[in-house]
Parts: sequence; C-alpha cells; structure tokens
Amino acid sequence: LEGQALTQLQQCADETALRAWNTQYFGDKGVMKAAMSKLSGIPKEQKPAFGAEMNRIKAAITTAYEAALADTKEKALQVSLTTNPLDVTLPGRAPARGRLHPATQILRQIYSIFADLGFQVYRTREVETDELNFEFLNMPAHHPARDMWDTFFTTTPGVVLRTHTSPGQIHVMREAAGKPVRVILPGMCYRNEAISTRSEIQFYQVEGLVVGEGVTMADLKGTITAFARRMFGPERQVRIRSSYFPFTEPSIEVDIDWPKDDPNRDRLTKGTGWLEILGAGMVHPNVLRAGGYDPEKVTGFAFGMGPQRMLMLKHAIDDIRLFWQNDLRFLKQF
Ligand code: FA5
Repeated sequence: LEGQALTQLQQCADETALRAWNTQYFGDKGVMKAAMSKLSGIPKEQKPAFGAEMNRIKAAITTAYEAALADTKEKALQVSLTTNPLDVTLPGRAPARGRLHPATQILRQIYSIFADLGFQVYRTREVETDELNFEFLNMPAHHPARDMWDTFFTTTPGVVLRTHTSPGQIHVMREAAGKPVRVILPGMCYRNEAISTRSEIQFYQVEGLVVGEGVTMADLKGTITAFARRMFGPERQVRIRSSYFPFTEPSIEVDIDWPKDDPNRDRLTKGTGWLEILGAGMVHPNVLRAGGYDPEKVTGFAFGMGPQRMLMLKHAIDDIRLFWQNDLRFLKQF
C-alpha cells in the first residue's frame, strides 16, 4: 500500500493532480478508509500491530504528500516570477484624484475674501421675470438700456434667463425687509451673445450689495480695494472711472493696475497698464424703493464682477471657452 501510494504521488505533475491523489487516499471513499475497514476481519491478537502499521503508513504518506505539495507550489511561484516579472522597486501608479473646477475654485476664493469682510452668500434663481431682471432695476418696458444685455427669452411671456445677478438685489432687499444688508450673490447668467474668446452665453457673475444708513461711495471704494488686493496682490492700485448702469447712480467701473513685471502686461491691458475688473455704483433710489427701502433713510452700493474673467486675468488664460469645454488638460492645471 505504502509503495503504491508513494509511486502514484511521484507521478503527480501539478497541484491539481496532488489534490486528486489526496482525495483518492484520504477522501471519504478513499483507499485509507477502505484499508482500515479490514481491521474488523483480523484476528484479535493481530489488531494492535495492524493498527500501528496503518498509522505509520498514514503518517508517512501524509508527510510525503505535504512535501510534494509545498514543492509544487514553490515551482509554480518560480515559473510565475520568471514569466511575469514583477519589479517591486518601480514607483506605484498614483490614484487619479478629482479636483474642483477652476470656476468653482475662483468662486470659493471670492466667497472667502468677502466672508472676511462680513458678507453673507445669498443665492437666487436663474430664471427670472422681466420685472426682476429689468423693471425693478429701473428699466421700465422699452427702456433703451435693456439693449445693454442680449436676453434669452423663454416661450412664457415675461420670463427670461437672467442676464446678470442684479435681480438678486431685489430678492435680498425684500427678504431683509428693511434691515441692513451685506451680501454677495453668486450665480450663473445667460446672454444671447456671439461666443468668443471673451464672451460665453453662460457665465458666472458675483454681485455685491450693501444697504444701510450712511453707506457711501467711500465704503464702496474701500471694499473693492480690499477685495482687489486680496485677489490680485497687496500692491494693487485701484482706479475708478465713471460709467453708466440704470440701477446705480452714480455708476463706476473699477480698474486695477497690472504688475509691471508681468510679461503679459501690455497684451492684457492693451498698453494702458490698467485692467477693468468690475462695474459698480450707488444703488439707484428707484431700486431701493422696489426693494422696499426708503431712499431718504438708507443708501447702498452694489457691484457686479465676472469671476471667470478674473481667473483669466490671474493666469493669463486667453480663451473663456476653455471653461466649459471640459478638456482635462486645461482643468488639471488648477
Ligand atoms: C452687469 O451685468 C451689471 N449687472 C453689473 C453691475 C452690478 C453694475 C451692480 C453695477 C451694480 P456687465 O454687463 O458689465 O454688468 O457684466 C459684469 C461682468 O460680467 C463683466 O465685467 C464680465 O466680467 C462678466 N460678463 C459679462 N458678459 C459676459 C460674457 N458673455 N461672458 C463672460 N463674462 C461676462
């Protein structure tokens, strides 16, 4: 029995064959069980010797089996190591990590600067009524200033996609119901413009609104200057030019001086050294009234900026269309 078991064991070429051998000898219907069952037919005095011999054989072939199994596994490992070499010293593959969209990053940066200045974030809707987008902002029907924005109209009369975040001013004032206001209003705006390197039909704006007793143009200038220096560098100078918006009076446009050591300075500023960053002004009395405030008692300032244009300035990005193209080569740089 022992000789036969060992001979068959030697003929096993791989692990599968070895395991089959093990079942053949030690399985429920295996050779060893069958051999042991002969015990009952053996004369009593021979039983101890028979049992001892069976145990010896069992131990011997089990040891041989375990050795053969270990040997086969080792050989299989050697084969796999030489045919599929694995260089454990190579650097691992970095897992691909997600990141925030550059537009989200610049928005968050803006929130954080204004949060430090005591502003709250207030969100309003992207689909607006004509009243909110124009009328309450001091542009009654047929007002020529409506043409400053190429509007997307919906099939519902009087409902438009907001062309700017300014209608949010009315929502905030009505909700604040006479209390002082200090908020920024970020969000998506839509304009039916020709898409170009500088203009998208869908883009972000961040509006600011401060209303209260004794709010002045000096507060507006101080706020914008503090913002510009946090955003573009502590050395930045701010320049104010007079401008026109129907909802502010007076209205201004704000430029910052561009760093002299930036090689893109001339191209970005068209040789002037100054770059426009936002439009602003003192809230028009009609707008305060539409928001439920008494212009005899309170004043306010408002501003509106384009965060994507701001990011373009910071990183000398020359095409706004890159924002929504979702080209990872662009997005991964931020
Ligand atoms: C306005 O929309 C005014 N509501 C801003 C304002 C608010 C003035 C409060 C006074 C008081 P304007 O049309 O200039 O203004 O747009 C503001 C900013 O939005 C621009 O400076 C620019 O950064 C951004 N912007 C405008 N149109 C586009 C466009 N098509 N694509 C990308 N950004 C744009």
